[in-house]
Amino acid sequence: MNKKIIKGSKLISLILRHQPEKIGLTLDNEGWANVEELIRKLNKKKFNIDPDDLKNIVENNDKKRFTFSDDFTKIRANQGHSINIDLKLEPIIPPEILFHGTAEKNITSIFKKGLLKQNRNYVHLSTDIDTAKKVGMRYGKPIVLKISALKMHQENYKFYLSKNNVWLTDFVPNKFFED
Ligand code: HQG
Repeated sequence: MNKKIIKGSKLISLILRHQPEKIGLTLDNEGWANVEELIRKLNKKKFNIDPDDLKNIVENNDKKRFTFSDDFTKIRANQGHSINIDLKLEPIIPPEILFHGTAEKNITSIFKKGLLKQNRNYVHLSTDIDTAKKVGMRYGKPIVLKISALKMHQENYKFYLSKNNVWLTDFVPNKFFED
């Protein structure tokens, strides 16, 4: 991936997950932006991008963070939002174990209060340790927590799977952390 694509991907993540108003864009209730409007407004802010660049970003994004609607007129982020939108995900049964990567500095608070969604709409979990470790590394020395997801499900906690295979839940109480 070239620099422009990486830069574009980061900018579009920011816009579609957190700050559409940064370029004067509005998303619908399910987080969709109009493709033509997104391109036009990015160009207006001097980020020159054409439909092929956008397709390139969506297809080559390392975590498949974005999806086009079937007719390519709309685009949205698959997860990670902090703005109030509804992805319309259906609850599904999680695997027995899921992982969450965090930084060491958060651990005392996490053990006390459980995993909170903080600024985002969900707590984000993964099926593999490596992904969790990389997520944790963004904030400092990584620590990976092992979560009894199936037990949580049996106690009526809901889980969702985003289109790009990130597991989502509202809250993980500390009693579901495994050794
Ligand atoms: C921590 C990336 C103290 C939590 C990743 C995390 C992910 C607490 C931070 C997605 C806490 C929030 C989300 C508590 C949770 N006390 N700290 N009680 N409860 N935390 O960035 O999970 O690459 O909002 O451990 O792949 O790090 O951008 O969440 O460290 O899927 O596509 O509070 O972002 O996706 O940080 O990352 P974040 P996250 P992308």
